[in-house]
Amino acid sequence: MPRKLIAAAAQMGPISKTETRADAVARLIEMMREAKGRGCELVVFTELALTTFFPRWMIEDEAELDSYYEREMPNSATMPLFDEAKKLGIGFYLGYAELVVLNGVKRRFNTSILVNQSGEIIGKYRKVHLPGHAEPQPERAFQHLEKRYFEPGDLGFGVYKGFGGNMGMAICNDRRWPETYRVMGLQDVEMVMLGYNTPFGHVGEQAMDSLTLFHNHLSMQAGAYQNATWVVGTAKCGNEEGSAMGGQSVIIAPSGEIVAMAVTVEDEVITASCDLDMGETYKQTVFDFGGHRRPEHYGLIVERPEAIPPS
Ligand code: CDV
Repeated sequence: MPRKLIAAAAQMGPISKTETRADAVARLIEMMREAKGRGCELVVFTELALTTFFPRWMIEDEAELDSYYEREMPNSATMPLFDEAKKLGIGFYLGYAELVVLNGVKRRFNTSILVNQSGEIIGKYRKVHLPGHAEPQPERAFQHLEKRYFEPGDLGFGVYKGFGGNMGMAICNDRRWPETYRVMGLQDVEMVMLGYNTPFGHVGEQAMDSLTLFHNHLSMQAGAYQNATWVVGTAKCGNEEGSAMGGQSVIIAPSGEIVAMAVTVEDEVITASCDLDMGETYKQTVFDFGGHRRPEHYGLIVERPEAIPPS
């Protein structure tokens, strides 16, 4: 009996600065209902799905900055999403900015949670790879101040039992790093869920920037194939406050093939029936980690500077 999980990526078009949490949650609920109508048990929302992508601005007023973060989850604004999920019997991945106060010190994370079909949080992840910079760069039309507004996640890349399989999470820039998938691959992950906000022209080098959408898929397809896992990648996209962001949300099979892809840069639900056993063929052959991986021979990660001969 194959383990089939019908999953959705609920891509979001832009969220303007003036949109409230209630506005964003209403959009998420509408897509959740659509996903349920198509038989889905899981819907993957995007990174920072409740607000505009605020790291594009230098925000000096602390109260204003704080207004973009959630201090608890669920809270009064997101409770309707949890309630609807429970009512429909559908789980979800949700990205948001998290503010925790520990011993009087504010700590800020770019976070995602995994919620089961009963509306319970069964997994939490805090983004490890934070792109951009900590200080504003005057020459840029838009800042990317994730290094200023978040600290690197302290929860590691966990894998959670749920939805009949082994579920993992990542957030946006994490998808470009092979270790993101490999750490979860070593825990036998069967589906990696991730949301992203990827502005065009981020690097400022035309040759690289023109490949933004190619690199988006390249990294997720490679991660899926090399770790024999499904990947659901969900964009926030379109023109958000003048910043154009890439879409092309995807559901990728353990073969590395894209099985569903969004075609707009707006709110759009894509779905696929994912056989969670599909990766097994790869795990028993080409990617039999136990049989073929040789970490003890990789050498480079062993720090032995005295063993390197002087040049
Ligand atoms: N939100 C992100 O992490 N965005 C980065 C951009 C800035 C390169 C990304 O990797 O898509």
